[in-house]
Amino acid sequence: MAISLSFFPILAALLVACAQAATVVYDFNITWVLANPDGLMVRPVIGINGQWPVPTMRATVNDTIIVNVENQLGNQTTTLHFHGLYMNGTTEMDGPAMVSQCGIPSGSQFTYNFTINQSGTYWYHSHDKGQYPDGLRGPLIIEDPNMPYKDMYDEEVVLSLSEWYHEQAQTLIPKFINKVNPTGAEPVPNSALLNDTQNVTVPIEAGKTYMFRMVNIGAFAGQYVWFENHTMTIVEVDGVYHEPAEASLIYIGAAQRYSFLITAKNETDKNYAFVCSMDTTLFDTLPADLNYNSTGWLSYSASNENPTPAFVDELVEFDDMTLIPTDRQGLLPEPDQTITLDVIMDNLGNGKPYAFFNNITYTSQKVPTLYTALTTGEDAVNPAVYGEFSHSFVLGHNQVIEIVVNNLDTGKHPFHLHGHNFQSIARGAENAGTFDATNSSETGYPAMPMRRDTLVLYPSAYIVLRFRADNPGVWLFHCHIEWHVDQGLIATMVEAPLEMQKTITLPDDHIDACKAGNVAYAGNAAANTQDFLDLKGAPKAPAPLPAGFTPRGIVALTFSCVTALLGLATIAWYGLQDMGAASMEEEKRRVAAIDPANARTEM
Ligand SMILES: *[C@@H]1O[C@H](CO)[C@@H](O)[C@H](O)[C@H]1NC(C)=O
Ligand SMILES: *[C@@H]1O[C@H](CO)[C@@H](O)[C@H](O)[C@H]1NC(C)=O
Ligand SMILES: *[C@@H]1O[C@H](CO)[C@@H](O)[C@H](O)[C@H]1NC(C)=O
Ligand SMILES: *[C@@H]1O[C@H](CO)[C@@H](O)[C@H](O)[C@H]1NC(C)=O
Ligand SMILES: *[C@@H]1O[C@H](CO)[C@@H](O)[C@H](O)[C@H]1NC(C)=O
Ligand SMILES: *[C@@H]1O[C@H](CO)[C@@H](O)[C@H](O)[C@H]1NC(C)=O
Ligand SMILES: *[C@@H]1O[C@H](CO)[C@@H](O)[C@H](O)[C@H]1NC(C)=O
Ligand SMILES: *[C@@H]1O[C@H](CO)[C@@H](O)[C@H](O)[C@H]1NC(C)=O
Ligand SMILES: *[C@@H]1O[C@H](CO)[C@@H](O)[C@H](O)[C@H]1NC(C)=O
Ligand SMILES: *[C@@H]1O[C@H](CO)[C@@H](O)[C@H](O)[C@H]1NC(C)=O
Ligand SMILES: *[C@@H]1O[C@H](CO)[C@@H](O)[C@H](O)[C@H]1NC(C)=O
Ligand SMILES: *[C@@H]1O[C@H](CO)[C@@H](O)[C@H](O)[C@H]1NC(C)=O
Ligand SMILES: [Cu+2]
Repeated sequence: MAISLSFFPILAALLVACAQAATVVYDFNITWVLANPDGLMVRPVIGINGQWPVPTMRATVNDTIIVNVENQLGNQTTTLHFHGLYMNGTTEMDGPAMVSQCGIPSGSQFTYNFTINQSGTYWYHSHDKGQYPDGLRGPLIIEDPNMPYKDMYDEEVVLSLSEWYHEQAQTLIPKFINKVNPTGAEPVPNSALLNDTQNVTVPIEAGKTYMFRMVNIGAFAGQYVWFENHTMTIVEVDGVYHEPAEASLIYIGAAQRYSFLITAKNETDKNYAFVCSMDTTLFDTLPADLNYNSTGWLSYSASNENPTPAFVDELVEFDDMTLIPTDRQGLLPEPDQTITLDVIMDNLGNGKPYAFFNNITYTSQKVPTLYTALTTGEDAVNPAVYGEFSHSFVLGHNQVIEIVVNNLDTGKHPFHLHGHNFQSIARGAENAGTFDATNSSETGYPAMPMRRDTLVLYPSAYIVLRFRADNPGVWLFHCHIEWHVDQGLIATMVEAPLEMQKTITLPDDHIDACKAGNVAYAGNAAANTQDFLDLKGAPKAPAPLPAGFTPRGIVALTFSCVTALLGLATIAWYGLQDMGAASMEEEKRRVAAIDPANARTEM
C-alpha cells in the first residue's frame, strides 16, 4: 500500500505489520536549474525536481529509504552518496562513481535502496566528477524516538553551511589541476552561504530550548560558528551522540555535522546575531571583495533590530577530541592491521598539482572496485587485483584497523571514512610532526574515544583512528575537500571481500548504468576477466617527474622537447600562463603521447 503524500517528493509510507519501520520513497529528477543564492550572480546549479535548494531528506531509524534517481542533466553523469550512513549489507548503494557503481548516465534511472540503523544528522551529495559544489548536496536527518536528548529540547532547527562559487565545477577543476597552477592553489569561493542563502533569521520563542543541527555541506571551507550571548551545548557529532559539552565557538569542517542545544532567553526585547566564518587560512589568496562571514539572527521578535555582530579577535574553537560518546564505547584493542598514510601535495610529470597518500595519487580504474571484489573469486583478497592506483587495502572481517594519517602538507584536511564512524584516538596539534608510535603508550589514549566520520587533521600534524571492520564493503577513505578528491587524496578500504561475495547481488539498473556508459563491470582493475593477476592496461596516474627534474623543468620538456633539450633553464615557467587554448590542447596531446594512461576520471 503506497500512499502518495505530496507531489514532491512523492513520499510513501508502507507500514509493515510486524514493526514500526516504514519505507520512505523519494523520486529525484536531477536537472539544471538557475539560482542566485548570494544575490551576486544567477548561474546554472544542479537541482532536484526543478528546485534548488535541494530538499532535506528525512526518515526514522529502522526505515528503508528508496531514492529513484533520474539523471536529466544532459551533459554529465551523476551519483548520490548518503554521507555517514553505514550502508551495512548494501555497500552497492554507497554512491562513489567507479567505486561502488558506474556514474548514472544522463537519460538513465537508478534506484538507491537501503535500510537505516542509525539516527542523527547526515547529508547527501553527488560523489561523481567533483560535482557537488554545483548544488547537488543537502541535509539528511534520521529521527529516533529514543534519542538520548529527546526530552531536553522543544524545537529543532536544521541549518546548512557552505562556500559558494560563481563558476561550475567542470570549469574550475581543469583550471585548478593545471600546469599554470603548479602550487595547487584551490579555487577561492565567491561567497559564504547559510542554509543556501544569506541573512537567515531563526524565529525563537522565549524560554524554549532548540536543537540546532548544523551541517557543513561545503566542498572546501571549514567554518567557525558562534552565537552571541548564547551557549551551545553539543550533543551530537556526525551522527554519534556524546555527553553534553558546552562550547562558545565551534569549527565545522567540510562534511562535518554538529547538533547542539541552545536555550532561549526569557526576555524578547533583543535579537542576537550568530556568525559562520569561513576558515580563510585554507585560501591561498583572500580577495578584497570576499565576505567570508555569513550572519544569521536569533529573532525573538520580528520588530526587534537585527544587530551587526561584534568583531571577534581570536577564534579559539572547542576541541572535539574531548567529547565522550553517550554509549561509552571503550577504546578498541590493539589493531590487527595498521595503515599509515602520509599526505603529500606535489606535481607529476605533466606539471600539474596532485595530492598523494604516500606515493600514490588515486586514479579511477576500468571497473568499479566493488565489482572487481565481486567478480575475482578468491583473488579478491589480493590488493593487486584492484589496481595500484586505486590504493586499495584489504581488511579482514572483524579485524581492528588503525589508520595513521601524517600531514606532510601545511593545510588542514577533514578526513572522512565511508561505511563507519571511527574512534578518534589521537590528534597532534598544528606542527606536532608525524606520529611516533613508540612514543605513545596505549594508556595515553582516551578510555572512551570520541567517534565521528569526518575528523580535521591539522597542518604538519597527525591523526590516529580505529574502527572494527564489521561492515563488509568497499569504502573510501578521503579528504573531504572536494578539490583534494579531484587531486587524488583517496585510499580504498576493501573490507571482507569474500563476505561481500556471499551477500551482495547487484540490481539490474547498476549493470545497466555501466552498459549505458560503456564501462566494464567485471574482472580486475584492467577489466581482465581471465587472469585476475594480469593488470596490464589498468589506469595509472600520470608519470612522475624523472629524477633530477623540477616541476618547472619537466613542464618545459613536455611543452617543447626540442627546446628543452637545448636548455631547460631558458624556459620561464610563468610564460606558460599566457599560453592560448590551442597550445594548451597541443601540450595535452604531447603529454598523452608520453603517457597514454594520462586520462583520469575525476570523482
Ligand atoms: C525530469 O525533468 C525533465 C526536465 O524538466 C523532464 O523533461 C522530464 O520529463 C522529467 N522526468 C520525470 C520523470 O518527471
Ligand atoms: C545579506 O545582507 C547583506 C548586507 O545587507 C547584503 O549585502 C547581501 O546582499 C544580502 N544577501 C542576500 C542573498 O540577500
Ligand atoms: C529499531 O530496531 C531496533 C532493533 O530491532 C530496535 O531495538 C529499536 O527499538 C528500533 N527503533 C525504532 C524507533 O523502532
Ligand atoms: C552542462 O549544462 C549546463 C546547463 O546547461 C551548462 O551550464 C554547462 O556549461 C554544461 N557543462 C558542460 C561541462 O558541458
Ligand atoms: C529494496 O530492497 C529490498 C531488499 O532487498 C527488496 O525487497 C525491495 O524490493 C527493494 N525495493 C526496490 C524498490 O528496489
Ligand atoms: C544496528 O546498530 C547497532 C549499534 O548501533 C548494532 O549493535 C547492530 O548490530 C546493528 N544492526 C545491523 C543489522 O546493522
Ligand atoms: C532552511 O532552508 C529550508 C529550505 O531550504 C527551509 O525549509 C528552512 O525553513 C530554512 N531554515 C531557516 C532557519 O530559515
Ligand atoms: C553579548 O555579546 C556581545 C558580543 O560578544 C558582548 O559585547 C556583550 O557584552 C554581550 N552582552 C551580554 C548581556 O552578555
Ligand atoms: C527563564 O525563566 C525560568 C522560569 O522563571 C527560569 O527557570 C530560567 O532559568 C530562565 N531562563 C534563563 C535563560 O534565564
Ligand atoms: C569576519 O568576522 C571576523 C570575526 O569577527 C572578523 O575578524 C573579520 O574582520 C570579519 N570579516 C569580514 C570580511 O567582515
Ligand atoms: C610506491 O611504493 C611502493 C613501496 O615502496 C612501490 O612498490 C611502488 O612501486 C610505488 N608506486 C609508485 C607509483 O611509485
Ligand atoms: C553491520 O551489521 C552487523 C550485523 O549484521 C553488525 O555486527 C555490525 O556491527 C554492523 N556494522 C556497522 C558498521 O554497523
Ligand atoms: Cu584535503
